[in-house]
Amino acid sequence: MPYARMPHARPRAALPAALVVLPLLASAASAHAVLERKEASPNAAYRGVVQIMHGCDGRPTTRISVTIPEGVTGAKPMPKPGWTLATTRSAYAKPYPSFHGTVTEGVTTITWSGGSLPDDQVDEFTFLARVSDDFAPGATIYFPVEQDCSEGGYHWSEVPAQGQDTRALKSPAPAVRIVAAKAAAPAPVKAETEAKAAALAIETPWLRATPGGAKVAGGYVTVRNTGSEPDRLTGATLARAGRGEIHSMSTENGVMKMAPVEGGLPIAPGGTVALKPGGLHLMFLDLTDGLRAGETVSGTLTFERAGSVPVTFAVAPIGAQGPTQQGPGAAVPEAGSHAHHH
Ligand SMILES: [Cu+2]
Repeated sequence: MPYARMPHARPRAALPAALVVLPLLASAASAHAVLERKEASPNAAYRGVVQIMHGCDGRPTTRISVTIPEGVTGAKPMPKPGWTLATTRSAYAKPYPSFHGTVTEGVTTITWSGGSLPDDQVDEFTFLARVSDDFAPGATIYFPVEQDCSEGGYHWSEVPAQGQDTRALKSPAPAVRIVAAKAAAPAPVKAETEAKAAALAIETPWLRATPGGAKVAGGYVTVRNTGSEPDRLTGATLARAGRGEIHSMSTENGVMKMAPVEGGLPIAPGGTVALKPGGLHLMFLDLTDGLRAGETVSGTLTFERAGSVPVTFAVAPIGAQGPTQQGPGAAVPEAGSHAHHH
């Protein structure tokens, strides 16, 4: 459901670079809503972790809504157990370069609601996004946050006027300072991006076919990092699924359990991460159509450093243990075998 737009909560324009001299961190101690990572680089992924430090006068927090400012593209929220996720999409003020040409619209607000975070506990609400190179080092980006409680609420949306001290603000918007990328390559941006993706060898992406009517499918792939920088698999999409998650699987007291992997899967330089049946896997949810053995389905893998990389998944039979195996195999079909509480 789209939420009402609050004009004061949508600073859609980049703010003047002159604001950077302000001591942004000074207000963090008093604000209830802060971003864990206070720096980002142009043309790079940003992992936004909104930390809620207090409720409202002792009341529990029941809703958090983050506004993604203009110039920050491809925002994707991380679902939270116990909270209902909603996003609104809007047209960007202008097109931004992306891996496949340009993007002209995307998620501009992310709302988690329906949970209850007691006043004396803290929690984190996470999204991934990309900072465009419209922001030069020295600029500041603001991510206004609305916090609603069982009674009352706050709009952490105030942005300092030029020359104003952030400490003068009663409810400052969480701020992120733009800094130059540490290993800034002299090569053009596009070549740099391709080189980052080239540092990853993505092997045999495959899916299990789904029994009739199933809304979830397991996906598997092996990723080797042949580069010299660490990277992190943070998400996956499938043309036929509403969303994708990275799951771990474990057996407790003989019962298989799976859970979303918080923060993605790190892949060290020279390292390999293998997603396969019975272990780490991709879980595609809200399928719009079943997956039939022998088909191929396009999708993407999202990496913190390499960004979004297109892949083609081959569909193996229901219950297959590997991408090349034919026949039903011995395994129980994935879709019905473990509870999904998403
Ligand atoms: Cu799963």
